Amino acid sequence: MRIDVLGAGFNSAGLDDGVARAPGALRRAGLITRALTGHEVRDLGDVEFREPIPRRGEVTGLLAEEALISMLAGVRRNVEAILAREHFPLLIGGDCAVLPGALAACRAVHGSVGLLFVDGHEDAWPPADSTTGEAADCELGLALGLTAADVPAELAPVLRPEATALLGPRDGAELHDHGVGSLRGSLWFATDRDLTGRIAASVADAVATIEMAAGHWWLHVDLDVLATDQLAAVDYPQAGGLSWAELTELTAIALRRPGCAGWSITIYNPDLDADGHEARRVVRYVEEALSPTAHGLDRDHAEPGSG
Ligand SMILES: [Mn+2]
Repeated sequence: MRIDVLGAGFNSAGLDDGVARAPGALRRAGLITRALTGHEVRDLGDVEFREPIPRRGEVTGLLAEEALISMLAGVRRNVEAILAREHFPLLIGGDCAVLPGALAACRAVHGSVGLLFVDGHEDAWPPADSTTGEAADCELGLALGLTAADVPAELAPVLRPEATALLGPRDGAELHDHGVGSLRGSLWFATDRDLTGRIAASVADAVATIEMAAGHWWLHVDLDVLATDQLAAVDYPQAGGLSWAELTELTAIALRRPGCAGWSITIYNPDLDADGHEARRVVRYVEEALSPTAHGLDRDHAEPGSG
């Protein structure tokens, strides 16, 4: 598998620490040298963007608006170039705000795009209602065109609900308390509890649904889909969540589907991981998910990303 790694150390809070430092921390923990051995890998470095300012913008109502828009343009340009040379993009956030750039690139190159979205939150707050003002609470709603009318091109809708599946969200009660609508019922949807004990069948069903609407789709993994006792270095922990074994199985299955066009990993916060053990665990996850023998999956089944 020819993997091009791209960092996008963007923190939607408009800060240059926390998740913004994840690409560097994961490289230092062996992401390139260890996790990706056995694959043909190039590290493209990090996307550049304007200096983030922790203030809500006038156009989107989101924090660090100008930095956000310039970051999305950079992610899109770089991921488009990776896809155009038929390599597999591995995009390391930062937080989930990086996703719309990858989706736009995928749609530009492949003509349509679907999304397998794996996250502890639905990320579909209308920007004006978001209590944080962070794009990473809103990106899925924006990508689906559900939540904002007037947005810059970088945040324009790129996804259709029939080409989208949500796996692992567990913030339904919080959304309800704030009067924010859930995506449950409007697209393929399974909470962490729905997934327990039936990862393989759920992923197969989600991907089959996506592929009826889009031949190529993006795999997005927000690591806060994990339980806090599995990964504590995240900014918005919640009760419940998946185990590393469950997330690894889910990811390994998804990566072996020929329609999987790229992969993003977000939300690891190195500032909450003083000794780096959580970074090493994330690296092991990438290694295991890409391993040809991951969870007994048959290599003949399909080569990761061969499509
Ligand atoms: Mn998220």
